[in-house]
Amino acid sequence: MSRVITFGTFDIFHVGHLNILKRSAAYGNHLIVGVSTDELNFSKKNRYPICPQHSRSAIVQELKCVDEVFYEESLELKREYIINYRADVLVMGDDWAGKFDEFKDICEVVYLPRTPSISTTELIEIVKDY
Ligand code: C2G
Repeated sequence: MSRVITFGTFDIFHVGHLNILKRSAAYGNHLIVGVSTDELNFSKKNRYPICPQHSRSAIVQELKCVDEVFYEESLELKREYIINYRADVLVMGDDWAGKFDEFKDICEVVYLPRTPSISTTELIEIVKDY
């Protein structure tokens, strides 16, 4: 029994999000997802996500490959989340490559290639130009 954890904002949910969650799930048999809060996003990027945290987490929670969802309140709490949710593997997209290597002492850390040609930022730009 292996428990996998991953983190993300999952704003304007798209196929790149779906792919990383499905691929993360394949690393174990219980997938836990930390969905970043609206406040965490504001403190990081100085803007709120388009979709509020309850909508973003509701979508993620309903996916077949996802077993458990919680709110990621702070980037500094990653070690605590990994320990508290008893994760054996941390999976992230490779835009984060190397960033979480410090957790290799408590779990396996895997970076997966991002799905090409899709991102929330690009979707916002496309919709703006319509
Ligand atoms: N992703 C992907 N392919 C894309 C877009 C995103 O594989 N085309 C992955 C990212 O690499 C990430 C996950 O989907 O692993 C969620 O992406 P975001 O919603 O952009 O999350 P982010 O803002 O990177 O939040 O503690 C870390 C943060 O909470 C991560």
